[in-house]
Amino acid sequence: MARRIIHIDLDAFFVSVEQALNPELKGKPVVVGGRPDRRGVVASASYEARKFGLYAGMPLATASRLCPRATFIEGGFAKYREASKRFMAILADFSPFLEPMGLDEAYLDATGFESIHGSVHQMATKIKQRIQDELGLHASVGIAGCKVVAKVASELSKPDGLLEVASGNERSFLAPLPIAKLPGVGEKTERILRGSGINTVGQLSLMPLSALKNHFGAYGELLHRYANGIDNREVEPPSAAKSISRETTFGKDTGDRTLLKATLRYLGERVGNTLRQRGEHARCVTLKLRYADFTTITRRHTLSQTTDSDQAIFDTGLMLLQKELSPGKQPVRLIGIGVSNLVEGGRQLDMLDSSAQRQEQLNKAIDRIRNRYGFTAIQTGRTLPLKDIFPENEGGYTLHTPSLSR
Ligand code: DCP
Ligand code: CA
Repeated sequence: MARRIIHIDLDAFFVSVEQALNPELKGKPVVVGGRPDRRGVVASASYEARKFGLYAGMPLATASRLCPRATFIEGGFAKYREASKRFMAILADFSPFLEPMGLDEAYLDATGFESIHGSVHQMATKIKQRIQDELGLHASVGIAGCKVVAKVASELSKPDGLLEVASGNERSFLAPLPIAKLPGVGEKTERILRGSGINTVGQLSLMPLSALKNHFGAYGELLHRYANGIDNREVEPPSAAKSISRETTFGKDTGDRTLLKATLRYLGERVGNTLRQRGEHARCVTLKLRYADFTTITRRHTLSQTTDSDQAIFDTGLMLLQKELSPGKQPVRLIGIGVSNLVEGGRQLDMLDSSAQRQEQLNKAIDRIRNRYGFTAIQTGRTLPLKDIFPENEGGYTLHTPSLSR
């Protein structure tokens, strides 16, 4: 049976939640992000504000210069989290195969469920209607045979749109679009491709796979598949995983502490990113080491309070690592770090502490950039030594055994 995947994304999410709560704001240029006289950037701009050139990430001062009559709102995360929960609950009524992507976006596998509603198009219309009726929000929906095409379709249909790509038309649908519209093509890749005269997804799809692989490695293969409208990724409901971990085997066994620490930091950041994406906090951090002779150890530390911070995960992992490493030890073959004892949205007790608050804001900002431009778009000082060792792609470093164990 041909798959039918729905991608759904709420329009101007933060702003729309504010407008639903305060109807006076409807139909007006509105910005969530803070007062215009404050430092900071636009988090979300209403479509009326976008007509003045405002976009997420723009400094508030610039935004107020371009559109002085916009209403600027500080916003409150609790409201958005609540709206997100209700949004996901509506989607879950339509298919159990639901994969939330952040707060206001999700994939739904509609295969086999659409007949209940007549067609997948009708199913999507009902979803949009319920979101409108129950939350007062607009959603944009893309329907296609795979995730990547469904995502492009929903983006293209914005705002308040619904765009279905018929089975078999994926490739021709993508072909005329500029390459930047293809998920996975970040600014860097766009520049390289445009430099070689590749401007549309169609042109990219015609590039020989070997050339793309030569240029971009494994990531080139992904580009090739996406450009041709091929994406076999399943819609994966978040497992009720008890732990999240990442590990990798080195190309060559190593005792180099700088490399071990850098790898630990990188893997820890990947763990932290997933943890935050799931909106969870962890109480335990585990270090795993496998030595050259295949002896494997795990060491675990329980924190005094739950965390979702990269720094706390790394600090704990490093503390465990330092206890383990001693001059007589064999070189390390594999290193891994994980978190467990997960709680949903566990608030940190020390949130009153401004440094913890800064950490949280920093992690969030980094996640946003990474989710948009690729994992290595931002690197922390500790992971820089990896640059010389592992090849990079937009998904991050290409490790020898990228373990996605959960
Ligand atoms: N967000 C943020 N800072 C950014 C980008 C986004 O705080 N630089 C927050 C505010 C957005 C929410 O995440 O409302 C969802 O991000 P989207 O990229 O989906 O943007 P919007 O929902 O605001 O608009 P669109 O209609 O383009 O989806
Ligand atoms: Ca959105």
